[in-house]
Amino acid sequence: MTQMNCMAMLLAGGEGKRLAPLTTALAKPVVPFGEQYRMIDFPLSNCMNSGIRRIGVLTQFCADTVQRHIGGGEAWLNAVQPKHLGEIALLPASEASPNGYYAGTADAIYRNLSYIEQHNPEHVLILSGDHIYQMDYRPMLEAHVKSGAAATIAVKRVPWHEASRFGILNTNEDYSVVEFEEKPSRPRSNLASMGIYMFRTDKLREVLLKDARNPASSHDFGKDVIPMLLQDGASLTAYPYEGYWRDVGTVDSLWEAHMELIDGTLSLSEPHWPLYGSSQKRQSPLRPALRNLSAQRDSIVHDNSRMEGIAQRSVISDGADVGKGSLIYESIIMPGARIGRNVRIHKAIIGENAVIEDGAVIGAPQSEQVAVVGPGERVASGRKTAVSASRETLAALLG
Ligand code: ADQ
Ligand code: ADP
Repeated sequence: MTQMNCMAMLLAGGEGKRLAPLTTALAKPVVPFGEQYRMIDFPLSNCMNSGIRRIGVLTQFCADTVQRHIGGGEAWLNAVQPKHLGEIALLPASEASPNGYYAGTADAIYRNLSYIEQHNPEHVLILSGDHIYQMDYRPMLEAHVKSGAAATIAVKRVPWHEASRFGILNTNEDYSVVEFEEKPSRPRSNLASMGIYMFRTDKLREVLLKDARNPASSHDFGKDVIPMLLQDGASLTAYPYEGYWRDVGTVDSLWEAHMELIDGTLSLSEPHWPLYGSSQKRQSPLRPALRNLSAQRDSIVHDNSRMEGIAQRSVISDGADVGKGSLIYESIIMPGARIGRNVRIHKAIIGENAVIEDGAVIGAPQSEQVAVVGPGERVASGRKTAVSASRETLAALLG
C-alpha cells in the first residue's frame, strides 16, 4: 500500500484574527471544539485513521499553546495499533526560519524541506489545523498516484454566498484543474479548494524553491504556489470530497459547526472513525456532577461538567459549571467556563475558563450576530453584552 510513502505537514501557525477574541492568546488550531476536543484533533485523528504516522506540525502564533496540547504526540500515536509507530514533530517558526517567522504557508513548508527530506516520502500531504472533518486520506492518495499529477487538491462545493472565502477552481470532466482563483470577489464557480494538498515530493521541492526566489510572492499556497503551478502547465488534479467538511476560521462558521453537531449533521462518535484528543483531563468541578437531564433539550453536555441550569441546543464542555436558574440557548460553553446563577446566554460562544457572574445577559434571542466572550474574561453581574465583541469592545461595553 502506498500510504507509507506519504507524510503529512500540518499548518498550525495561523493568527486567526477572525476568531478573536478566542485566539487572542491561543493558536487557532487549539481553539476548543465539541465538548472535549480542539480543532487540530481532527486532522491528527484523520492521519492516524488513514495510516499516516509521520506528521510535522508547523507553528508560529502562540506556538507554546499548540506545544502544550500536542506534547510528544503520544495521545494520537498511542491511540492506534501498532503503538509508538511514527512521529508527530513540532516545527516552530522560531527554530525553522532565520527571522523567526514564516512569511506564509508555502514559506512554512519551504523552511522545513530538510525535515521532509530526512524522511524521504514519495508524497507529502499538506493540511490545515482549523478544519472540522473526518476524512480518509487514502483514496485521495490513490487518486493522486493514479493520475500522476504533480499535486492533487481536495475540493468541495460550498454555498455560493460563502465562495469568496475560499480558493475557487474550475476543472475538466477528468478533474484536471483549468482555473484557480484565491478568494475571488466575484467567484466563477462554487467548487472550493479545501486547502488540502497532496504533492509529489520532487514537485513540491521544485515549486517551493522557485517560489522562494520570487520577490513578488507572498509565499502562500493559495495566493502564489497553486496559481504558479497552473501557469507553468503542471498537472493539477482535483479530488472531490463528499463528506462533512467545514473551515471554522470565523466566529460564525465555528458557531454553525456546533449547531450541526447538535442537529446530527456532524457526529464525533463514528465507530469506524474515532476522534482522538489530548489525554489530559480537566480538573473536575469542585462539587460533584449534578445534571438535570430533563432540562437539557437537544444539548451535548459533558460528563465532567456541573449543569444546574437549562440548556437548549447548546454544547456544555468538559469542566464547565452552569448555576441554577441559568438559561443557555444555542450557545457553546467552552471547557472550564463558569456560568453563575440566573444568567441568560443566547447565540454565544463563551471561551475557556471565562467567568459569567450571576444575572448577566449575553447575546440576544433574535440577534443575527454571535456574541463571544474571550477565554478567561469575566462578565460582571447584571451586565449585558449583545454583540460579537473583541476584547476592547467588550471592555468598552462593560465600562
Ligand atoms: P485560508 O483559510 O485563508 O485559505 P490560511 O490563512 O492560508 O488559509 O491558513 C491555512 C492554514 O495554515 C491554517 O491552518 C493556518 O492556521 C495555517 N497557517 C497560516 N499561516 C501560517 C504560517 N505562517 N505558519 C504556519 N501555519 C500557518 C486556505 C487556502 C484556500 C482554501 C482554504 C480552505 O488558501 O484556497 O480554500 O484554505 O479552508
Ligand atoms: P487566519 O487565516 O489565520 O484566520 P486571519 O484571520 O488573520 O488569518 O486572516 C486570513 C486572511 O483572511 C487574511 O488575508 C485576512 O485579510 C483575510 N480576512 C480577515 N478577515 C476576513 C473576513 N471577515 N472576511 C474575509 N477575509 C478576511
